Parts: sequence; structure tokens; C-alpha cells
Amino acid sequence: MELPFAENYRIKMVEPIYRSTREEREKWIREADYNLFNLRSEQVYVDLLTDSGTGAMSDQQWAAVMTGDESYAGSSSFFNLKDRVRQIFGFDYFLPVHQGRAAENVLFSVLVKKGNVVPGNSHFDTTKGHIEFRKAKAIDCTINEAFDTTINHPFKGNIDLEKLQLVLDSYPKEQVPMIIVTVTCNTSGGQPVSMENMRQVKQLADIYEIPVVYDSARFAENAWFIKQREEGYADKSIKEIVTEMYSYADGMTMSSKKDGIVNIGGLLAMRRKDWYDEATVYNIMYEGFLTYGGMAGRDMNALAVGLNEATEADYLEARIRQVHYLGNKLIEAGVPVQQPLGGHAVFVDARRFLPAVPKEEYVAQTLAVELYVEGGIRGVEVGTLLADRDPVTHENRYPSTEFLRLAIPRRTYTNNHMDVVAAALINIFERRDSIRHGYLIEHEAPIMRHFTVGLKKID
Ligand code: P61
Repeated sequence: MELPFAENYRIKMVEPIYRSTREEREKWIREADYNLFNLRSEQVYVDLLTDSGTGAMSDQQWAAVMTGDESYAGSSSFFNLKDRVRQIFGFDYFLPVHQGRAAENVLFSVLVKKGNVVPGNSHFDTTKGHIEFRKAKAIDCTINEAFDTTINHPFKGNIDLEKLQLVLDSYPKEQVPMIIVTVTCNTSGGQPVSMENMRQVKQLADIYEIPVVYDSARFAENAWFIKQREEGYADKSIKEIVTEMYSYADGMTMSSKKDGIVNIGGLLAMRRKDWYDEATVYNIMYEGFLTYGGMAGRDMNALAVGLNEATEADYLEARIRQVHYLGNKLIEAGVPVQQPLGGHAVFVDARRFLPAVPKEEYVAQTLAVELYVEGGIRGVEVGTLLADRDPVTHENRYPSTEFLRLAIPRRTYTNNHMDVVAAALINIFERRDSIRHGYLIEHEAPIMRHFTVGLKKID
């Protein structure tokens, strides 16, 4: 008999989680104004809200924590991380920041000006937020296949080169400070970008003299998909693939809470000294001195180790297999999900799951609340609430996809937990016809409203 696959680690420390009753959950979610961000973590059994900062560090990372250097200036932990960043991404200029959006804030303070346009592949919401906050515009150039969850395209994160060229032809180069490529593309379902597409984007960008920046939160998962799906890469190591990926970029922002496998942190790295020199000023103003930038020395040390672990094929195989274990169970039961399955999460197509709920009543949020009540499982809406209102018309923006995202923290839950999640969602799927109404907004913030929105149930 061929031996089955199993993880290349064992568990040294455990954390109890509480299995609540349906009655408790109905009360708690009502008290939380039907916003899952308002729940206390003890009220959640399996927490798939995000894979950001929620993973389990390895013994080697914890060992590195103990040798963190907390010097204000010139910390050895900073140099450990700087060396790792150069080794993995090939960038000489590096700044630590406290998380991904901070990297965006610092870099965009240098690059993005009022009236600019920033093309990319379905910019993540913080990225878009930092662009729109500067009165600039994010233009989505993702391939159309990404928006049809039934199409099985291997690289749904790809940029449509014709759409990109149209943007570059329509604006003078002074108005386009960069192209942002998000690897993997979170918003379209944790979908990878192919190496060929990265190469072509860079070629086009060079013709128009526009720099390319990678939003790198899940760069290692992207490399794993290239190894699996793209011709010519099966025998390359993940680190070799990452090196090639970043040879087509001028700079990067990164939330290291994902593929850095740490609980907090981020970074900014680039080839260009002129960007770096300007960015240092904003880094000092917003984050901290250049050799810690919002991170403790111990966290920089853990990140240096985490980046190395995340770019090992064995780790990535275990990681992505677990996501696909859950996704395949749902697919077998007929639950509509974004296909092919992505890297960090299963994205449930809420419109196809709950066709009777009107779009004005927040379909994916309705499904997210149902799943919480059913099994104590917390996912997150990636749909109309997250899309915010149009900054000019203040009307709701209805995105082309309405997802309930089930993001799986790294090295944290077992496949038994995934079985519970699948069973709960399948139970709802079986009674989906009885769910006909969703929610109304009672109060909301002007930007990134999903974090704090208050909702009222429509009976
Ligand atoms: C997530 F509900 N992602 O997926 P920061 N780029 C990319 C990200 O995925 C990302 C950031 C930049 C999160 C956390 C999150 O409204 C939300 O370290 C591709 O979170 O600042 C973050 O990195 C920003 C969840 C963020 C949200 C914003 O769950």
C-alpha cells in the first residue's frame, strides 16, 4: 500500500477552544450586530476569519524570538532579516514596518499622488484604500475568467495584458506611478499569477517606463502553484521560483503575517535607491527608526526564520493540501466555490449558494452569519460590505463576485476541524431554499466599513 501524505511536523503545544451551543451563538451574534469582527475569540470554535497573523510558529522561530536584539538602532535582528530579504527576493533596499498596510502607507506616500491611476489585479482592500485615500484610482485589470467561479483556469490571478495596455495608453506615464501585482491574488480567491504573466507584465511596463510592485503577502503559495501548474517549473525549488518571480519586480510590499508565518510584521523592499531614500523619511515618521520600523527585534528574528520555512516545498504542500482537503469536500457535496481552489482559503460563491437573497441584503454576509450560528465557525465576507461605497456617488459597489472566505491559518487546525467546517456548510446548503433574506446596514464607517459595520436582520 502506498503510504498516505502527512504533515512534516508534529504538535508541541496546544490551545483549548470552546464548543458553544447554537443558543449561545444566536445570542452572541445578535449582540455583535451580526458583524463577525465584533465577536470575542472565545465565542468562536473554528476561526477562519483570516490566515493573517493567526498561524503557528515553529520551534525554530520561537528559538529565534529568544535571541532577538532589541537595540533601538543597528539591531542584529534587523540585519538577519535584511540578509534574508536580499537572499529570497533579491532586493538590496529594505525597511521593516508593523504590517502590510503600513508598507503600503510608506511606499504610496512616496509614489501615489492625487489624480494618479494604479492598474493591477484586483487590489486588496487596504491597497485600494491607501490609493483612494490619496485621491487616486485603482484600476482592476484581472483576466475575466477570474470573475466566473465555474471556469477552471490555472492562473486566475493573471493580469489581462490588453486591459493593462489600454490603461497605459490612456494616461501619461507621469500619472501611472506603478503597476501592482498581488501574489497570490487574495480578492479573486487566493488565485496565483503565472510566471509567464509576470514576465509579460514587466515587458509591457518597461515599454511604458512604469515600475512594477508586488503585493507579496502570499508570494510563497504563488510560487508553489507555479511549480505545480506551469510548464518548466516542476523541477525547480520554491526559492528558485521566487527568485525569478522577483526579477520581474522593482519593489514589493509585504504583510508578513501570511507567508512570513509570524503574528505581526511587514516589510518594504526595492531595487531603487531613490524610492528608498524617500521612503526612509515616511518610515521614520509613521513606523519607527529604520532598523526596527514598528517591529520588535524578536519579531524580525522570527520573520527571518519564517520566510525560510515558508519557501520550503514540504511546508507548502502540507499547507495547500489542507486548504484543498476542505475545498474538495465542499465540491463533492455540490457547494459552489471558486475553482480551481486557491492557496490560503476556500472561497464560497455566496450568490450561487443563496440565489434567493437579494444583493441589497448582503448575500455573503448572510451566509457568514448562518455558518457561525450553525457550527461556531467564523469566515469573512469578501463581497459588497468589503467593497465599500463608491467614493464619488456614495452608492454601494456590487463586486462581480460575492464570496464567503474560509481562510485557513497556517499549521493551526487539523483536518478534523476541516470536517466540522464542511459538515456545517453542507447542512446549510441542504436547507438553502429556506434562506430568503439577509441584513440591512444600521451604521457604517466611511471607509473599510466591514470591520465596524452594524447590521439588522430582515425577518
Ligand atoms: C486577510 F478583512 N489581508 O486576507 P495587513 N495585501 C494583501 C492582503 O491579503 C492583506 C494586506 C495587503 C488580510 C487581513 C485583513 O479588511 C481586511 O498586514 C494581499 O493586514 O495590514 C491583508 O496586510 C494588508 C483582513 C486586512 C480584512 C483587511 O485576511
